[in-house]
Amino acid sequence: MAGEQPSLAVIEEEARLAIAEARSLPALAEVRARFLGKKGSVGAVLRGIGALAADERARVGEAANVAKDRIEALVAERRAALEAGARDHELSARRLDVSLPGVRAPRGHLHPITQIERDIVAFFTGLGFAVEEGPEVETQWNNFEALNIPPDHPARDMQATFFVDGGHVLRTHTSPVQIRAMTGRQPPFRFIVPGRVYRNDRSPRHSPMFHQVEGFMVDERVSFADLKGVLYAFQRHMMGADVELRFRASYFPFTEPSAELDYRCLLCSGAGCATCSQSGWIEAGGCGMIHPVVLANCGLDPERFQGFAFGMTLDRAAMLRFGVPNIHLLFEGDLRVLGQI
Ligand code: 2NL
Repeated sequence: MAGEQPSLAVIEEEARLAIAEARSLPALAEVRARFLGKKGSVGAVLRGIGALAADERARVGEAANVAKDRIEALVAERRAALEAGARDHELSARRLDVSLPGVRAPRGHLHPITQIERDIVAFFTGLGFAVEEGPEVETQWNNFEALNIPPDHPARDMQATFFVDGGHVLRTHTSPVQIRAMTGRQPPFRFIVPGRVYRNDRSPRHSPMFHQVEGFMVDERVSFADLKGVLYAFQRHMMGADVELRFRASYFPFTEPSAELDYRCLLCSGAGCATCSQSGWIEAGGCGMIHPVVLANCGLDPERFQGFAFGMTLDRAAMLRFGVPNIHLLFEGDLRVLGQI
């Protein structure tokens, strides 16, 4: 009877092939039963041991157990592979289609004032101006006195000032930053100064907080011609190369002579409309040669140094550029409004 049994080596080889060919977990279970189950081939060898000679029983029994362990290891290995394959299949069946259109994230943009401010600052840094910033709570010296605006000067009434504890003020213009920048510095220098300023004034066209950019340049032999050249180039950058410009004599306590720069109203081409108050011109900003008293207040010798300075308000420019009828719409943070700009 033992002679009819296939040898253990043959059984093991058959098992190896059958296990490798098992395509599913149930098929593998069936293969395992065929070789290792109660009625399996290895079991048959073990059951035949009784018919063997006593000296062969131990050897065959041991060889059968070794074969059994080896086949069991092959089954476990195959089972792991089939399970991994099943997981791969499941994952690939649930695969995401990355070519489907996505859910668009809402995309913001810079505030209109910030856009204009960056545009202006970029132009002047291109001319070699350095950006200077300063505090919004200022001393009265920096905001008024140093700028040739004495306590009884009518300009202090013109600028309705917010007073802060300890005799400080919310700066009414960015000029105090220029006082800080000029004091204790040796020319030549040129700065561009963007920032928020505050005046106690509220109407559809006035906000108590608004934005200015000022610029100035100091050296030996700086002239009004330099000022004119710089501001013409700047306005052509902002309004287009064809913009028509004019200087109009004006007054500021901190410049002498002083002027205002106007550009032709783009809406009516000068014929007169509501935007330009029927004048055909729109004010771009003020400018002039820095007053000798201001230079002296900053420790600079006005006999040796001259400078030009200019200032402009951004908020009106933003209203015109983006067609905003009421300045407060710019500062209420309403995305339904800002999103249209
Ligand atoms: C305007 C006019 C101006 C200045 C600002 C300035 C600063 C110093 C000295 C002299 Cl430290 N001038 N700044 C000069 C002329 C005009 O602003 O319409 N601003 C909105």
